[in-house]
Amino acid sequence: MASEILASATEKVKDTMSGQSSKKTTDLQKNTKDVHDKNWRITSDYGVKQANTDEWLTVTSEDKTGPMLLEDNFGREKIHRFDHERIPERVVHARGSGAFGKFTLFESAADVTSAGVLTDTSRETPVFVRFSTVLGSRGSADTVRDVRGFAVKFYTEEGNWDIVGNNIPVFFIQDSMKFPDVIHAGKPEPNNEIPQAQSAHNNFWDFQFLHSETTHMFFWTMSDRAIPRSYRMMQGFGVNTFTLTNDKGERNFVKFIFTPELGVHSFVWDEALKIAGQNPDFHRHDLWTAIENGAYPKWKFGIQTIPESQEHDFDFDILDATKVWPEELVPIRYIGELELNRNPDEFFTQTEQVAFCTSHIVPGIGFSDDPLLQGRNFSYQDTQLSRLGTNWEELPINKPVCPVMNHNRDGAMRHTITKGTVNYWPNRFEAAPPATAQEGAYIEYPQKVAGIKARTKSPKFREHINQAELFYNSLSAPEQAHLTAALGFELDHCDDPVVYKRICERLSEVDLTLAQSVAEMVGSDVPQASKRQKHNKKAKGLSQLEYAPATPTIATRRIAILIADGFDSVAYYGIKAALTAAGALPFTIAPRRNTIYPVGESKGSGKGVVPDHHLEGMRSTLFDSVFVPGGAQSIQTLRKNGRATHWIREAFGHLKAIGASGEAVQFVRDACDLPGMEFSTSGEVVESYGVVTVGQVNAEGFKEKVEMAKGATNFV
Ligand code: HDE
Repeated sequence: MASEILASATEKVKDTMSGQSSKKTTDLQKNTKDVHDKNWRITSDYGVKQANTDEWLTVTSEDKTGPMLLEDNFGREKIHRFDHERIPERVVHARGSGAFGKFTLFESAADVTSAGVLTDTSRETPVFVRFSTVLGSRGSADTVRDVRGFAVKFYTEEGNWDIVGNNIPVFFIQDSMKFPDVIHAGKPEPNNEIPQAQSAHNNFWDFQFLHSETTHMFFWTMSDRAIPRSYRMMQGFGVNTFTLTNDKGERNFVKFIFTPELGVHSFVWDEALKIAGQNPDFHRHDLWTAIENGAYPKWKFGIQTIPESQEHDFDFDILDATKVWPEELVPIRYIGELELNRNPDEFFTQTEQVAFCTSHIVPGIGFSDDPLLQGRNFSYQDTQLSRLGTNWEELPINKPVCPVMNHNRDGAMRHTITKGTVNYWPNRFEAAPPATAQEGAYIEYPQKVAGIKARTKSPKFREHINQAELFYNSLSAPEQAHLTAALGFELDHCDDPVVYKRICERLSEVDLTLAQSVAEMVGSDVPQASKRQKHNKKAKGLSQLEYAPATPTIATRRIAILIADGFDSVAYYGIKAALTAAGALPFTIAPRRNTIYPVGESKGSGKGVVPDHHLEGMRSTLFDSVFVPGGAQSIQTLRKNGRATHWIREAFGHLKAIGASGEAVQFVRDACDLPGMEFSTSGEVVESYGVVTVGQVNAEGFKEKVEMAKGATNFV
């Protein structure tokens, strides 16, 4: 199965316009060449056909290889181009994956904004989305504990609009000036460049303590949100407060939210750790394969708005990026849908060269005085210059789909050729004048500003713990347990007692039981109750359990079917058909990858199954669920195979739905080694401890249980 997917993926890659097309993908065609076109011959970069690109021009005689000639401009060009292939990786969010798609609107937001992209329900706006981790370098693993970037470039008819968001709705710091510090503290330590892509080290936690404003965010990064099962199964948040202005000139503050159709799901930590080694590209591969298979990921797009007149009606500052706007106070209004439906043709020129800027906004959308956003507006533009150079906005992936004209000129790597005798405004020809409001010009909102120039913020920015408590209180018991364990893991990796002791003190300001459990685990002094008065409140929308899809689905989930010679073929084919029909991806796993024969068949019968993987080649961690069909001989073989038992036990430990039929029921029972567990012996479906058993083949029953387990989270 996996090989089939890869084969079909390769086929599709050959077709450079695979997936859905859009105005942007058509635009990109002008710059796209297909290497598989049979007419191509290798040329130099200046277009001369080359006969030999394998051997440098040398002075040779019959029996002697002589010196290489500097004259070989083909040789020099090839090496020179290779030497300069790398550009600086992003200073943060270096590791990422992108995809094309579309944004559609099912409800106009004309009451709050004049932006075409948010009011015209007949439009289909092309998008490019890049997901990323934050701390790791380009080659780091996908499944580390970290915030995920969720950056969306909307190629609107009025120019590019970028939402450069994360999968967590708040941020560590309130002021952009602290960004270099928080990132330096989280990145590998400066003396030895250890650890890679981890927040589990002294400096990160030292910084967290010294800035109590980080408390809310680190509660999120210690929660399951920081180990998502898939990019397709996480929310996206603009985090910063932006503004919307409508045709009447009224202004609203706004936050942007994307909620995935598939629900919000996470790994358990042990799984994430193992996958980081077993398949460091897990998320990248997951997104790629889903799109290649036509299972296009979708998100609902929502806005939370607050009229300008109500800016100060909250007990937190609505411009503070360390705070959420609780849904009870500011409901989310879902108005659109984001769909990803086409993989990039080339990683470097698209996913690597795409450049997002929070400052990219279109008429009807504006900034707020959020001090984190204001700094970001400078930083992104600036970083693209050092990463890509001047004229980076002319790179194919970054070019808007609407016309671009102005009197900016020249600079390294300028592509556009602008004809005409003037390059300034005003000019005697009135060539390329500014636009009027009627022509769609961006008109700044006439905001009243007054105050004292000082390096400070309003008093509400000084309260840091209330929402950390709100978040923690709102989590389900398993989510809280995971968060406690995550803190235990992280602080165990800090060897400076000052660091972990102080963090345990900080935790007691949020929740004493949590602080005490973590302190015991990590060998800290056990904190006493803090002086802070707890509010004991909860809020909607913070626990990820609330995002189970309305109709549970196993579409695109990876299900392993474990067999050995003598397996029950009725059960095997039954479950495989049911899973495929439901859009899941069944993979056959066996002790070897050569043909496996069912009961009554042997070599030569032609009735065997060629497994996708053998037991040592793949581990249970790489699948969402496991099914074991019966068959006495097959089960006997699997029982004798320590790895097979480990597969079941590990899947059970990771709280995955496990299905078994016939003789496999007892095998699963023994592998899980839970004496109190109930198992099915006849045809009924029995679920106990998250393990599903059917005494005889009942593919529908298994499918339903997998749907249930995966429809919620994998820690039910
Ligand atoms: Fe970023 N951030 N950031 N950030 N950020 C970058 O820009 C920065 C922040 C986010 O897939 C950089 O092009 C500052 C919050 C994403 O290409 C850089 C501050 C949020 C991406 C930068 C923040 C983000 C970046 C590095 C504090 C969530 C990846 C490369 C004021 C809303 C975009 C680049 C991609 C990337 C600066 C804080 C999200 C250096 C100064 C808050 C998703 O410009």
